[in-house]
Amino acid sequence: MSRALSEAAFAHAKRLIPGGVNSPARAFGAVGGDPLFFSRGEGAYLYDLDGNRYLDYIGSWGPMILGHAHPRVVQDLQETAARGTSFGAPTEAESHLAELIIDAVPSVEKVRLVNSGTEATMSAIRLARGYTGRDIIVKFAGNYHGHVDSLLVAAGSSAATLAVPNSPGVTAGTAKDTLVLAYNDVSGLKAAFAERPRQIAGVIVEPVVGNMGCVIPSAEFLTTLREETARDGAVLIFDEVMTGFRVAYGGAQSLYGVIPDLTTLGKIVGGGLPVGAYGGKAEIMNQILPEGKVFQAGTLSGNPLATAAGIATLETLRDDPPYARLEHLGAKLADGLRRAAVAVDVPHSIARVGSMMTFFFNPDVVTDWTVAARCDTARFARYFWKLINSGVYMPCSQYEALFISAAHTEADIDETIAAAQEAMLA
Ligand code: KE4
Repeated sequence: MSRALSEAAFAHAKRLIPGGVNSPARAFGAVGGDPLFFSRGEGAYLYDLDGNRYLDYIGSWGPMILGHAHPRVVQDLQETAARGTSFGAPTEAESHLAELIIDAVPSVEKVRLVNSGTEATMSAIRLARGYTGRDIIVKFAGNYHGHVDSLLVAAGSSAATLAVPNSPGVTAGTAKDTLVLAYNDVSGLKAAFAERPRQIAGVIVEPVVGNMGCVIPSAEFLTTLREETARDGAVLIFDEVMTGFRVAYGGAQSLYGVIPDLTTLGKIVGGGLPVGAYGGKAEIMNQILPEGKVFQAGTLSGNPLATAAGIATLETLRDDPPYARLEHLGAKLADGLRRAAVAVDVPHSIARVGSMMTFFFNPDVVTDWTVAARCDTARFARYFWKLINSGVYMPCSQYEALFISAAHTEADIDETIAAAQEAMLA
């Protein structure tokens, strides 16, 4: 399988763009080697510059739940583009997409469209601080919420879990108002509130984690998040950028029946175009300028092209829900990978919610970052490249979730399981 054209393209890109990529997740840093450059996608497949075809389990890191180049999405984009792509003025399409989100996501009474998941989370934590007049934001180790300065932090050395910057350019002053706790740690969460009564502005959490690999919350953890924030007057923010419209049409909150105060969205709501959103209780959202005083703005927020892709995607998901089929295909893949691993005696665990899942090279069930950090990432890298050479494109990190699209078939899943069993022995 030649990848010469991808290699040449990467060498050229590195002379122009830091690391040759516009997002580090694509650089193959966790698996080694050069990233593939793609020329097109169709359905469940991607095609690289050298003409190799891959069964795609990244789906652009989540957005492509319908598969690549879905006919309805492409047609609506073509028609919209011909009428102009952005006006910097209100359009009815923005209200249409807002209505679809409000009708789907239980916590959302009002919503603001932005251009990425990062903008959504950055705005939501600013809103939580503006609404409560408090400074402290709680996040969880292993949860990723985009490149927001105050969330690019790691658990500090102090027992009080005060955060420290984990990127150059993030100041100690920015990090000091962030607390980092352990995911699924109910007692630690209760202690944080007990030690800081009425000082925490908000808690932001991935209600199903995708960013340390797929990690599932305990029921007690989710209910304690809701109870502690409600009792203390802190804002509970579900970061559903990945899980929104993925694990269910109404997101993880509709699956688990725990309703946050604010929800952040991205990925699927844009159908592959740059759309993020944050929404929630009208009482809180009305604090946003120009109705309230909390500032947030964006030149291309809600632009016609992006909203067209989002509307086409959400209406397709609403009118012809793929979730039962995605659940079937997800269960089939997880079961097949499990049986393959057992057959070749590979220590592993699997976490899955619907069509998002992770096969961990770790015999323990991954409940938080401490456990996740014990994965055999070198073995994952060998597994990844063996699958690439079999035409199967898995997320290029042990700490990402794979995604099945509505375009995947039973035969695709069978092919993947067969290739994976061989790849586990690499
Ligand atoms: P974006 O700014 O990348 O649109 O969204 C940030 C974000 C926020 N919240 C969650 C739960 C997320 O998963 C993300 C982004 N996810 C990563 C992949 N795990 C995007 C891939 C990338 O950074 O290139």
